[in-house]
Amino acid sequence: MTKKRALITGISGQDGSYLAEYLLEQGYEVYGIVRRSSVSENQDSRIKHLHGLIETFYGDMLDVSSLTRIITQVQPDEIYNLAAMSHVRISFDMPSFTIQTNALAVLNLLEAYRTIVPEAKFYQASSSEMFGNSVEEDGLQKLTTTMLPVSPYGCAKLLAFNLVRHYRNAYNLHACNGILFNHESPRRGSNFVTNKVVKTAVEIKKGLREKLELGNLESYRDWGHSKDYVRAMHMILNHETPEEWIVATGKTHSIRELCEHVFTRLGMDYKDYVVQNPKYMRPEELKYLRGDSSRIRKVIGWVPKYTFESMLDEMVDHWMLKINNDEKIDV
Ligand code: F7E
Repeated sequence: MTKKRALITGISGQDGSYLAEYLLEQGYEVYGIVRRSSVSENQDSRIKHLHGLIETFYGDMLDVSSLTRIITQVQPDEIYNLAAMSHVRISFDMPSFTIQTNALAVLNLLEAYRTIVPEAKFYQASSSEMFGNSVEEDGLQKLTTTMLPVSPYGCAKLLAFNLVRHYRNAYNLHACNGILFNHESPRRGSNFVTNKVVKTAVEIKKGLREKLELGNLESYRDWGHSKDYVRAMHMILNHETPEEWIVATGKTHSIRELCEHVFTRLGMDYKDYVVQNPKYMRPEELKYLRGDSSRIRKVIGWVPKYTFESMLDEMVDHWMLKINNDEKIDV
C-alpha cells in the first residue's frame, strides 16, 4: 500500500515538529516547508532528530512560487497550514507583515491547493485569539460565539478562517479549521508566557537570575499540551466531513496562577521574584479564554492526556535537566 503524504507548513515550529512525529508514527511520508534563517541552527532545531525521516524544502508563505513548486512536487494527500507569525504581542509591532503572512499568504496557499491538488485535505491552524473578548453567559467560547479579535494577529487569523470556509463551500474542498486554544510544551518559544515563566523560574532556582519580568498577570488562558492538540489536528482532517472544530481543555487559569504553580513546584514563592514591566503589556488585551470542546470530544472522540498541572510539571522537569548551573539562557 502506498503511504499517505502529508505536507506541513511551519514544520520547524512547536506544533509542526510534534505533528511530524505523530504522522510518522501513523505511517505517513512527511514533507515540510522551512524558512531560511541567517542562523541556520535556528531553522531546524526542533526537527533535527527527524533528519532522514522527513523531507524538507526551503520556501516561504510570502513566496507563491515556492508554495506552488513544493505542492506540485510533493502531491500531498493532506496539507497542514501551521506556518504563521504566531506571537500576538509582536503582531502589534509588525501588523502588516502579520496580515500578509497569516492571512494573504493563506489565500495564496488555498489557490495553489485548489488548482494543483483539489482532492487533498487541508487543515488551517485557526486560533482562539479570533474571539477577542467575546464570552458566552456560561463563561465559554463556542463555535457560535461572535468573533471580535483584539490584535492584528487575531484579525489576520479571522480572515484566513473565513477564506478556508469560503473555499470549502465555493470549490467543494475538504478544507477544515481547527480553532485551537493555547497549547504549550517544552518546545514552546521562550517568549510565550508559559515557557518564559518556567525557564526563568528554573534559572532563579539555580541562582542564574534574580527576577522574572512579566506584563499582565490578570489575563486568563485555557492551556493544553501541544502533543494532544496535534493529534486533534489529524482527527479533524480525517473526520468524514470538513468542518470547524474547537480544541480546548475547558479549564482556565490566570498568569498569576501559572506563576504560583511553577514557583511552588520549585519550592519558591512567586511574589518574591515576579515584577511587572509595561514593556510586556499589549495595546489591547484578550482577557479571558475558556473553550467549549464538547463537540470534538463527543463526535470524534478526542481526549487530552495532559492537564494544566502535568504539562507545566513536564516543562519544569525538562528545564531543570537542560539548564546547567553555569549557563544562562536568554528569554
Ligand atoms: O500570552 C500574558 C499575555 O504570548 C498569554 C499563541 O500561540 O495562543 C498564543 O497567544 C498571556 C497574554 O500567548 C507576559 O498578555 C503576561 O494575556 O503566551 P502568550 P497568547 O497571546 O495567548 C493563541 C491561541 C495563539 O494562537 C497564538 O499564536 O500572557 N503575559 N506577561 C505575557 N505574555 C508574554 N508572551 N510575555 C510576557 O511577559
